[in-house]
Amino acid sequence: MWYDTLVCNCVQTTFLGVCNMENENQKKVILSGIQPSGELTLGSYLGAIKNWVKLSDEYECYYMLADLHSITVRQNPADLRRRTLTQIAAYIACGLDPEKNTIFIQSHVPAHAELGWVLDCYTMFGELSRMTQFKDKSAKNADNINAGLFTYPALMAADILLYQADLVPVGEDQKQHVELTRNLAERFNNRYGDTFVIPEPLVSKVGAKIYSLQDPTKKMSKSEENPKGTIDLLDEPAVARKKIMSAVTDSLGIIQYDPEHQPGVSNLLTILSSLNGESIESIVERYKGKGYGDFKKEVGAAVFDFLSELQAKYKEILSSGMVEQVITEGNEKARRSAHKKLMKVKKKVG
Ligand code: ATP
Ligand code: LTN
Repeated sequence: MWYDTLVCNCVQTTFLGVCNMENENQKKVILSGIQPSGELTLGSYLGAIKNWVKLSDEYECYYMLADLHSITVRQNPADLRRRTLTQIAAYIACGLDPEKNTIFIQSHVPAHAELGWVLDCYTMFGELSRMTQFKDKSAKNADNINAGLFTYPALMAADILLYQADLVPVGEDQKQHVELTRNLAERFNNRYGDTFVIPEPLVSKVGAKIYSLQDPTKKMSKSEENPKGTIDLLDEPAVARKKIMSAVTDSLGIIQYDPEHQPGVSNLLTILSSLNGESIESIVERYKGKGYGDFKKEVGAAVFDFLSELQAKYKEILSSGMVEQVITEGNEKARRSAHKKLMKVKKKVG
């Protein structure tokens, strides 16, 4: 069923878009992904996967491993192959239930690359040039500013639009790409009639951006060179605790949430609050008049406990052999769903 303008419960699909909710019982659709460009970090968990888990009951969720995106930066083939399994195992260990979510590999669903190409032809050079991630990554990889790095957001738009996603849970840094996806979907719909659902970014209030422990003005990132700034989900818990203890703070000696003047302390507050569920205000209240040492100890202990529990589950999942089966089933379901939309697009384009 197609809608022009219509008021329904689904977010933002009333404007020049297709509505997913043909009847009230149909769930809204979620899609998101993470590149296997390095070991998953606490930032990947708090900024993305933790929120994915919360959405599983209420929405129809597609969560992928964005391997096509990851080769925009040079990857070691053996590492990439290994991470294809381990990252999915980590998704499950973080709480993603394969029974409730479709978990799949982007490159195993050819429709992504196909729609990506079609969307390339509707994306303007100027739009792509304005993307912050492109500028950042070009600066970091000055010897390899390839066409894939440039057109990365159009492939991401294809990922989202193929599944008619209403909502795209991402960290703050990916909002710009979702905005571009909305523009592309509207552009296509304007020209060919309603085809795509117009998606909305879903950015959580706490944890939307976790910063490097060594340079708290920079995002904690999988591909970060300095291991002291990043907590990998597979770091030895005791090593991770040490990293928290040596996190950069400041000389003010007050525990308060002030990202502009105290980015390090604010980052630690965000981490603790995201892990233990306590509000930042309440943590600040508890630490009134106390020093950074005790505070860091508590954050370190929370990280230690979190990683210990996660890693025990991760090992069990990897050795159970379930990952291959989850991928096979997820790929199949994703392929079926994506193929339908791709066929519609091909027909429309001619
Ligand atoms: P890379 O180092 O390859 O650029 P990355 O670690 O920055 O990767 P992505 O794969 O780009 O992470 O991001 C996956 C998802 O996790 C995105 O939704 C992103 O917004 C979120 N995310 C990643 N790092 C963080 C972080 N430090 N804080 C909050 N969210 C994050
Ligand atoms: N670009 C995203 C990863 C990604 C993604 C997506 C996220 C690729 N395709 C589709 C949401 C929806 C990143 O985190 N760097």
